[in-house]
Amino acid sequence: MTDQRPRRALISGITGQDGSYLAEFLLDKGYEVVGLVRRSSMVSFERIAHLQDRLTIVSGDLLDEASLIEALQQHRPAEVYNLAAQSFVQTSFGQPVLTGETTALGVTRLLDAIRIVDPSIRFYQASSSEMFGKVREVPQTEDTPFHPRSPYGVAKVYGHWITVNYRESYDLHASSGILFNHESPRRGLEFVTRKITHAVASIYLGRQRELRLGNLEAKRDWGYAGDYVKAMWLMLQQDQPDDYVVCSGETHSVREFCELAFAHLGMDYQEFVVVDEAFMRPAEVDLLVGNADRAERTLGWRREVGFGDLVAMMVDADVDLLQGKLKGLS
Ligand code: NAP
Ligand code: F7E
Repeated sequence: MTDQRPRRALISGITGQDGSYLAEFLLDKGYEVVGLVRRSSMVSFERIAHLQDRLTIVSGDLLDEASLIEALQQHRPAEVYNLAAQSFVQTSFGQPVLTGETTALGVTRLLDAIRIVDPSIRFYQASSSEMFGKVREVPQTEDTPFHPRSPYGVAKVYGHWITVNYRESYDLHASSGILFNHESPRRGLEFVTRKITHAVASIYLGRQRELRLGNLEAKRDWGYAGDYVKAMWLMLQQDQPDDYVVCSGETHSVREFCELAFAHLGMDYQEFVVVDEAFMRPAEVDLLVGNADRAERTLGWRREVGFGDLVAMMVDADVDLLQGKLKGLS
């Protein structure tokens, strides 16, 4: 007889952009979803408010291994998605130790908790294209050597290799998704895409006059977060764990993003964008563009939202948000 009970997944970082899309995706697939949430003086459930009556929340922090063991013992998930991290590159220069504790050692704490509680749990690690940094080849694949350019990138390289190491040492079903930048209306306001689309909406509505940005020439491979969480799930459904690049295969500069976002509302970005040294980084990742052949061939994964549609979706959502039309999150 096959087991008819719903599968249970635990997501760390459920209050973040990807956590909210992954929770929606897994709930739609019939999973029981447990979200690991750290304690703070104010709850940050904005992105998952519309899901709250369908989720179980458990308290835990990547800085505290006992809390992770306790969460796993209490909820016994079949799959764990490690999306929690200090994920903002600029902050990692100012807080390199905290970034290392969370984004690097936090992965070991969670893997170790799995090894102790139940090594049959399948594990997903949110690795990043930031690991390629000063890129050694174009486009980047699973075999491209890493050369990270920020404390965040360095921490993610550690998280990636400790995942591979636990897979090889303890036979864990642990996969690492090397995801390139992915965005959405739920992206944090400090990341460049959302900073731009929010400012475009604000300028359009007459509430802001200029937009101050750093390096306009940096190029990124941008996709839609809603498409990318499907790849995370597909990795854990394979017989064998592995590492996969997930990307759009296209690269665009910050300048192009600005041009398109302002043009979407009939404006010329050159009239509003001001370059400000304050937003430059001590070391920059100039160009990222990935090759998702392995994910497409093995997982059957395809992205659905293209660059132009992504920019338009984000600008429109920010206009709605600022006009107060948005009832829930899109
Ligand atoms: P995000 O919006 O910044 O969310 C990060 C999440 O981590 C939040 O839920 C945050 O909780 C949680 N968190 C931070 N420190 C924690 C700790 N000590 N213990 C427990 N939870 C903690 O990030 P995202 O864009 O959704 O990205 C998800 C993951 O993918 C991250 O690991 C990121 O580094 C990685 N990644 C992202 C991209 C991308 O383009 N988005 C690309 C590649 C990889 P609070 O709400 O309490 O702050
Ligand atoms: O910067 C340039 C900046 O902060 C993109 C995270 O999700 O993706 C993200 O990291 C580019 C950089 O993302 C501003 O210098 C110019 O070249 O949106 P971002 P990121 O650093 O690529 C990777 C894959 C992750 O894993 C990370 O977690 O835009 N840029 N002017 C600016 N960036 C910001 N934030 N603000 C500016 O004013």
